[in-house]
Amino acid sequence: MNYPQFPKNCTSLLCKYLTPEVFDELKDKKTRYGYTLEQLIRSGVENVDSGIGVYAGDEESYELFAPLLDPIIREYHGFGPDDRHVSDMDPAHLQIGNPDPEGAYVLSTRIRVGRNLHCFPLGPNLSRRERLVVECMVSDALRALEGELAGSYHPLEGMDKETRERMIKDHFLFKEGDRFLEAAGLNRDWPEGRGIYHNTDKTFLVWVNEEDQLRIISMEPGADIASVFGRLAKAVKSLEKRLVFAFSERLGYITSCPTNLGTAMRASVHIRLPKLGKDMEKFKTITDRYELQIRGIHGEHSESEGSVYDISNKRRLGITEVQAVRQMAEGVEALIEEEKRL
Ligand code: ADP
Ligand code: DAR
Repeated sequence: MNYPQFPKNCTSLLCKYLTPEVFDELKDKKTRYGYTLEQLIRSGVENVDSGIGVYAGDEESYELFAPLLDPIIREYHGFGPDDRHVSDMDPAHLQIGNPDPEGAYVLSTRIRVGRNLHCFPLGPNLSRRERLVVECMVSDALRALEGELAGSYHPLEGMDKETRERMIKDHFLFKEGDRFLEAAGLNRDWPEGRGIYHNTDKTFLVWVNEEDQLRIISMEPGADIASVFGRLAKAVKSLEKRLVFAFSERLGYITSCPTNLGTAMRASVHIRLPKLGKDMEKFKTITDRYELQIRGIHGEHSESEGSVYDISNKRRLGITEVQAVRQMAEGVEALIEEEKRL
């Protein structure tokens, strides 16, 4: 493997931190599950407009390739090699109100966490057989859920196009992986081994074998953030009785993309802010103050529509789940106050 040639205008953290010295140190290394530097950086080499540009292939990647991944993690999360992640998913610690009880601004709230099974490679390094074993183990654990979490698992294979497209449009189901995930090897054998679990009301859903092996999702119309978080915490606790998730004392929950490490949580609202939407400088001043990210309404790399924005926590590592949700709720409150003032 030769040192990759990045264009001068490349701004990914991969180009910034893959120095020739780091490259020489790592280029011949391989994890016990066979993952190499070439695989780790392929997405960012093929997509020079990446923000990050790397995807891990197993838990060991974060230790073996630390000379490249630690500086990336430090810059993206503000988290150094001596820092330790702390997790707190206890809803009793949240203590927040509903930022929009009249439902005048917030259309819906969604909180998701990524999880991967301990002792398995991560998605970019899963074999076809391993992916089917993960799907079998996870869907069995999901079928044991009771009460409001009870539901059914729907493999993507055999799902008719109309159902799939409607669930994507209704914000429940994932799209096929974009070019970044494609280059990382996350779309291999698509759609085999992928699927979605959901309860009757679609307030609890689990994506199986998308970017991570599980995306555990709680969502509902309105801004009762505490209710959404309480359902998610209950579901994760139930699943942990049957599945062992990849977790590191240093980095928290292990995910294929380093941006999701730690809590692996994205807590978001879809919120209509027509006035603030006309003053993006003021909008971004508030989202920056609360470390919030603005996405479009159909997820990453999409646009907002009808002055509706997806607002979520930016930080995932070095902050607890309770702190991340509270920070998002406080930011949403500030956005609503400013919209009212305008
Ligand atoms: P993720 O958050 O799972 O990493 P995306 O940002 O791609 O992935 O969003 C996945 C789907 O979830 C998209 O269809 C998006 O519209 C939907 N979504 C995200 N936040 C909300 C929300 N607060 N209410 C309704 N749908 C949401
Ligand atoms: N395109 C990749 C994605 C980084 C964060 N988003 C994820 N993991 N879905 C990039 O390097 O920009």
